[in-house]
Amino acid sequence: MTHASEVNFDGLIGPTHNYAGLSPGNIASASNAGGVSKPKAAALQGLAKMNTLRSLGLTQGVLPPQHRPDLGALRAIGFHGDDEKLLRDAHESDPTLLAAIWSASSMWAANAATVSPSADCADGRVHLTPANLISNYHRSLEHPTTTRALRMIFSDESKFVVHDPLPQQMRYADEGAANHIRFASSHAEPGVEMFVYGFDREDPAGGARHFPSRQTRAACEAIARLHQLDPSRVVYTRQHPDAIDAGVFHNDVIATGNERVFMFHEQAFATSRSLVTDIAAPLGEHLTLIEAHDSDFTLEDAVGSYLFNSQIVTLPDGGMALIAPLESQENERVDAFVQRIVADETNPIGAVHYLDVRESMRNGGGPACLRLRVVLRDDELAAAHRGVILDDPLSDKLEAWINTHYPDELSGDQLLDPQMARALTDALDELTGILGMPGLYPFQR
Ligand code: SUG
Repeated sequence: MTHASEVNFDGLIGPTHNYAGLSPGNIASASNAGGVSKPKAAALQGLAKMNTLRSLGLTQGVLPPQHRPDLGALRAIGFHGDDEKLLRDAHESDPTLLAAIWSASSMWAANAATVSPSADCADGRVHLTPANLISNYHRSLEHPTTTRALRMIFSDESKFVVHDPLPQQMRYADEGAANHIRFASSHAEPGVEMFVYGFDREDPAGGARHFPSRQTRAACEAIARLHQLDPSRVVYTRQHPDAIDAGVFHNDVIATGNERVFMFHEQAFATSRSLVTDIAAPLGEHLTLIEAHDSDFTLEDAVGSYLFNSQIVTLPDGGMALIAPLESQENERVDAFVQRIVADETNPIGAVHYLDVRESMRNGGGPACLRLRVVLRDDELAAAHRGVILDDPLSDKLEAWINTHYPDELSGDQLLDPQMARALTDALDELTGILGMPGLYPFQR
């Protein structure tokens, strides 16, 4: 069996990172709305996370931020005039519209796409479907540039397929890999892919009552078809409506997995018991279950601590490590649970690394939100665009670029500044040179 490994592509946190309360049902986003963000610190925290993964011997990729403010989005809805007028008129019409076109939300790369490794796909290629993200306006602006970036990175059509996003309609609302977990005996072997949805047209009453369900079953089924997955190795499951109503806007806030390990809270899914059998049967193996019960910690603890938004990574020696947010360490019950996981020799997780990604966390994005997992065979990795694979020289260049161009702080009133918008455009132009991705942004074409 050829060797394959998971490469995490993290969204480089963009210079316009701000707190605008744009995502109903995302409790951190709502409670920090209007706060002053720290874009430079945010991007350096993200880069430090990427370098921690590298220091563990893992291959790490980076996805460029998007061009914001997206003035083209304002023109598309009838605003006109010079940049200053566009920004002012949008603000007067609706301050949240102005915030939306400045949002750096593409940092949460788990929502960039759903990815199926070649071992799972009938044509033997890696399939990627960029997420349409239609549930929130600011996020719906991401998919054109995301699609373009993925097509630049995975351009070898003999090995990769980057599909178009699903139709831009609620029926196919799709949030990407945040609602998808792949299980396998090892990364190289054929897996079982689990798709998690909140809304099902066949059972509309069974969904959340308070907060929006962002992923539909129809979208999950469409992606499984596009990726040519073996239907007997695909599992669909519904998020527990109470979880969504408690702030679990994506499944990766309440469950995660890696290879044979499945970690979840007992209130994650509408049906948990049969789910485990549904995954294990086609896999032909037992799963190692790490289930948190209410008696360990509550749904509210899970949402506040983001433990399930940890990355579980396979290390070069075959063991695993948990990359968790500092907020999990700060919750005594959650930290005690983590210490039990690490001490328990019946699971492969031998270490926890608590990391500071607080700037992203304050918008509801933990370590796992910030990365897109792409399982690649060695020959596939060699065929991907090398300019986005992090090494010391690239890390140094990105750090210098961040330090030169990013504001230390950003608050709502600065979003009216056309000069800042122009300076950031020049900075992104420079970034495509650093990453070897000229022509990525609309303004470059
Ligand atoms: O879509 N927050 C993002 C967070 C995404 C987290 N990703 C995963 N769980 N995989 C969202 O809700 C907030 C932006 C603001 O309010 O300024 C935001 O878009």
